[in-house]
Amino acid sequence: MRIAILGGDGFVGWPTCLHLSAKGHDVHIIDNLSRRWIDTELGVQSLTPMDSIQERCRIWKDVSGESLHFHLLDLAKDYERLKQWLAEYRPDAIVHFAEQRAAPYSMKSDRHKTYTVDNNVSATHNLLTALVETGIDAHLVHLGTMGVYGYSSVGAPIPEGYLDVEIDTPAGKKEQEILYPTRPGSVYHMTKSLDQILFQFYAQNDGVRITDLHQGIVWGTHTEQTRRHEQLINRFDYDGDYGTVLNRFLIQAAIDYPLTVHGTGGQTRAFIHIQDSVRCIELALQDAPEAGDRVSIFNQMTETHRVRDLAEMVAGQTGARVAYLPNPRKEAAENDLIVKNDKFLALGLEPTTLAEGLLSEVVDVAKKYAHRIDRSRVPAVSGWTKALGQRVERDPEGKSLKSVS
Ligand code: USQ
Repeated sequence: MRIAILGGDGFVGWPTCLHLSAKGHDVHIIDNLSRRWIDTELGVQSLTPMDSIQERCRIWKDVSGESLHFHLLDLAKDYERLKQWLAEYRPDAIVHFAEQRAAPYSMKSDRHKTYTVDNNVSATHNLLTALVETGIDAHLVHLGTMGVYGYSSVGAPIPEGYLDVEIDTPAGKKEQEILYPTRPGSVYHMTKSLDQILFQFYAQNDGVRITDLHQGIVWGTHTEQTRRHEQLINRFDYDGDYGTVLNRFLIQAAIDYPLTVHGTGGQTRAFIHIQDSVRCIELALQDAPEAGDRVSIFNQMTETHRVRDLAEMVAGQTGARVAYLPNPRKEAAENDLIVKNDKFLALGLEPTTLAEGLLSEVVDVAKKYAHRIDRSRVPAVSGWTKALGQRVERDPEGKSLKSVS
């Protein structure tokens, strides 16, 4: 297949490009390199040294013999060029990662909120309307998030996108299938909830074939292909805005920084290893809906864990200390979470679990590149409200953390 990977320079996008190219697909990367620009804005860098996208593609060609084609294009801002690109290249499938993906970044200030909404919603809508306008019947696979559901399972498992409800009407009880109600917990998660409505409309009105993947928190760094050459290494975010919880705990353990648990650590979240993430995208591409079908929704996760249990597990394995900090986010202090992931299991996904020795691989990568870490950028300081942000004092040396450990 000819596959366009929008956002193919990012944390899940890049290993997906390599994975699909290794499977023999003709992969085209479309990216505006915004993630690299945001690193510059924030004054942080990936823990791992990342080459330019062009250099990464050159190395992949040397290593595998396969070509990756890079196209610099901003989906949100350059609608006409997007349309021209689609008309010229006519992809069979499109994987859409091209959105600002960090909840703390989206909550930093009003500017970051508006950027996240403008960028994410415009990118998705531009893509949908360009597909309709060019008449290209490509299967669109979108990276959504478990966060659209909120994180409460109300005692019942979260289904894969849809919920059957019974409504009382004057003519008696009627059954209806609805999108599972959204309850986003950040402006970023809200944009993915808005995406769902856009997808529902374009599938129903124009027969666009869409799969929406509600992904959990990705952990790990290497995939089979990124291990093949030092310059194919994936990016790795450790900072308080872009680093995600388990990877952060692992790098914190590697540099002897107290593990930064927010609040009581009673938050339960869904997780998936990066190798499974790229495999799921491959499986989803093979399971395209027909024109006229409703949006196909998968829960892309393999296990759930409570944040404090993860911290204690990492501490147990590495000897790290755990710090219970004021939570900069507005979120439930404690929650249970049960999630269905039957669809990927039925397609053949064999989950990689935390128990499989891959935690130490991340710690080893972090130790190797520890000299690139700016400790002052480890604390998460973006508050969901101004008052919450002020509770979390910026501490470049991490000294205040010692008093709460
Ligand atoms: N947390 C800590 N300590 C930290 C960092 C986070 O206790 O140092 C807590 C947070 O307060 C939160 C939980 O860990 O309760 C998860 O935070 P996170 O930063 O790992 O994940 P999140 O902000 O939800 O976002 C990440 C990705 C996003 C994706 C989402 C999937 O950045 O792109 O959509 O995970 S999910 O969480 O399932 O919605």
